[in-house]
Amino acid sequence: MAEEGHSIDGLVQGYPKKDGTFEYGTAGFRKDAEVMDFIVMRMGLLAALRSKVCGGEVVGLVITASHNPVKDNGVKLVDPDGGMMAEAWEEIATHLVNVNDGDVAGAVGDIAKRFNVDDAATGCVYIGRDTRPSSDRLLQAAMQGVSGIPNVSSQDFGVVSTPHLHFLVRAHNLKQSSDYWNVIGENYQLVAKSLPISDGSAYTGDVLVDGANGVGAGCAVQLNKACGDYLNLSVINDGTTGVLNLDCGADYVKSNQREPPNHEFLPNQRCCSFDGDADRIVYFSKDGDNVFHLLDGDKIAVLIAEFIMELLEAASLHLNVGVVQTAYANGAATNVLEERKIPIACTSTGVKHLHHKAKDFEIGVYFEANGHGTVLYSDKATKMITDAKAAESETDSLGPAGQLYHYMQISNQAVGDSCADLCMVELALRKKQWSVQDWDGQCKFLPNRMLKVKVADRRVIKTTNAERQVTEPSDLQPAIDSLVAEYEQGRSFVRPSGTEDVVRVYAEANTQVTADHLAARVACAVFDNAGGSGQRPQEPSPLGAKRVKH
Ligand code: G16
Repeated sequence: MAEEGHSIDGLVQGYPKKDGTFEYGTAGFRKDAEVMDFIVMRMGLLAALRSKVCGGEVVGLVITASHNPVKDNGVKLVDPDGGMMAEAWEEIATHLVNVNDGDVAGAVGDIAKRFNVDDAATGCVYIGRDTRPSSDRLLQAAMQGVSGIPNVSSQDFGVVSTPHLHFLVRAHNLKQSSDYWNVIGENYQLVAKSLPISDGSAYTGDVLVDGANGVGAGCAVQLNKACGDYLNLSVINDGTTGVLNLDCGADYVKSNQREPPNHEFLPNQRCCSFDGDADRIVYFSKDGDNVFHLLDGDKIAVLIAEFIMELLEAASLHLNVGVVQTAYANGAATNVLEERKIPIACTSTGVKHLHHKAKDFEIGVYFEANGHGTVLYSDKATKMITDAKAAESETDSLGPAGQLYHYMQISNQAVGDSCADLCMVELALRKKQWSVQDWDGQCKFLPNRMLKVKVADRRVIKTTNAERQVTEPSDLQPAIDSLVAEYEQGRSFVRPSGTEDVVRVYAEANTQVTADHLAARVACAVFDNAGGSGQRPQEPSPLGAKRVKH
């Protein structure tokens, strides 16, 4: 690899390493944008190598920090199947980013040798980016990185949502249509046409979309066009004035359990929020008493799983449908799925884990509570649904197998996708002719609270059992257990974030007051037992009579 070594050394000079240790986390590398240039350049090198190792198939590189503040940026790689980069390569990525400048060429040579990469082998990297001001600059770094590996080209797709880029990679390698909007829109219209709305129906196609002041706002406009008269999306937080993810977007709405403050919402209006790179969606509404209602990934998963199961039954198709959740899933959502005899699996946070697990089912519906998810159809399910559709008699309106077939085409089977997920939710509501209140009323969730705690080094926290228990520091889990025991229907867990420099705390209990109380006390326990830094979270005053003693 002597020849590339020269050019790599030149590239490294242009992108010198910044101080610090960097880790390929839940969704790639994420940091303040000012430190990202050398990381993105090195990820360009790695993406190019990965493409060669995968026999020249296209791989993807996305420049985004998704829900993080606008000052941050990030990079993650997409494998040829459109999913997240294989986990085994995360360590390789972490190593390549952390070696000193003088050792980058050697590290690249080592990877090439380890995977028998031939100089003559070809490859291609698709690159997409979000709307952050730093993303343009980082695009140059990515393209430069790719150019450091001979015979690999890069193709810039401009500002696109993360799931759109994943879709393009998958579609290219599978030789399927890469017309993203047409695939979603055409299939949406076909299913919607077969689900007519009766007079007096509680369902209408009107939805207000919070675009998080990011790429999702433009996506919602495109989606509205693609779905014709069957959907009527209006967009707020479209980026023309507001700041990306600031007081808006799916992460804000889910974490704060409130609507974006800059807009007056009509009573009972059906609204949804995308996140900064449009791979998550949560729904919400304010009722006539101005009370906020959140319909998050848990509720979306139940709705979609039941819709699919009803169509399977109507089409006399026997396929197992399962739902994959994480520890963040509301206890009540898990109970509902159990009551309805829908198999459940639980994994660690990160769509890569859920995606992998969902493949254990013939149809796997996976959603994180934060709204990140999709539906995967196994080869067996795809074939059975396709055959059943072909056997249905041709009429103007699709039968259940036909509806399911076109519903399946909408799902982004590479990764969570705000636009595809919106369509899947809307079709399920349309079939039921439900308003957002009807949907919300199906299941009452346990009140919950999420908090963030700053510690000196979040990596001191180690977890097990799909992140539901802490193993290190050893005093922390006993402290959490004894707090949880004081609350009716109490549950709490903590884990280091893979995208922000914080420890996340989740708590649920029978009332909002007790859930907040438990979360605040667990946050203090984290601070005390895991090397808290800065201001200690405020210890809440005792709840007195409301506290349930065991
Ligand atoms: C990413 C991951 C999600 C994860 C989220 C938060 O989402 O893709 O699977 O739930 O980060 O992760 P953590 O709690 O580890 O910070 P996004 O939408 O920010 O790319």
